[in-house]
Amino acid sequence: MTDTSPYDLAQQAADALAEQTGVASHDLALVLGSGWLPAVDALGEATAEIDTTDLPGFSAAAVAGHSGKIRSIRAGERNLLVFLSRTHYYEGKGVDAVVHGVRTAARAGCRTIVLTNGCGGLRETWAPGTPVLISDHINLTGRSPIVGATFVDLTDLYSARLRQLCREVDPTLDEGVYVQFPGPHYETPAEIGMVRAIGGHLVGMSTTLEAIAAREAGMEVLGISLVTNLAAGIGGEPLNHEEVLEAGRAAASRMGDLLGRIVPRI
Ligand code: 8IG
Repeated sequence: MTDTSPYDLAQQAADALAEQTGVASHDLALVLGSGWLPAVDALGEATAEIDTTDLPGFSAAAVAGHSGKIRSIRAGERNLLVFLSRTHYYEGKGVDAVVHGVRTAARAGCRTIVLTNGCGGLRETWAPGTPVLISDHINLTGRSPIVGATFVDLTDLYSARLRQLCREVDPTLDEGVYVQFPGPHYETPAEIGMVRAIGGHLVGMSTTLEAIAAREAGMEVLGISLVTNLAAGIGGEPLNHEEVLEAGRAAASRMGDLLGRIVPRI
């Protein structure tokens, strides 16, 4: 017997998804990170909602505030595939598990993916609850979802076209470079000093591996961070997850409004 490749497993998940949702093909995928979950209702009426664990290759959600569900939403003429949770690298399930949702979305037909996250911000002007467009990333996990001699170009990973479209919807949106740490601990102040030195503006524990897998699959990528806290050492306060969730709840209506206005234009 041969092992199933991660790409074949994603195809199996996409087939099961089509069967369980009754939606043969999806157009646009969204991954909702910390603080973004309450925004889901602004996207439209759910056609179906399924547990990720009912699809091949997914494991149970591990973080408070992330539910292990996938929602299929009919929005205008298009079918949205919304992941209400993600698998994080720090769960130790491996990189393939982290990007399985992205690969499944690609096999389900999605040509575009919106990756959202909650993160720490390095600019003091970014109060908790500020959305920031991801212009580029620095992947400090030291890992790639791609194995073997496939040299994928990441020059324009975060679509300039989609960022421009977001700024038309909300001209106050800033941009920044997102730096992914492995986690699950937050950074030390010295590490945040390093982030500043290497050109980072946002710090988190997700998104970069998923963006790479999305690019490998040929998808157009939009990344939006919700700054839920000032990065370690910048605000002087210790960081805690409850505070992060609270900033998300407080920002929910703005994020819902933002996504609800962006998605129809993508
Ligand atoms: I929400 O300050 C959230 N996620 N690494 N650092 C890292 N991840 C985060 C942070 C943060 N805030």
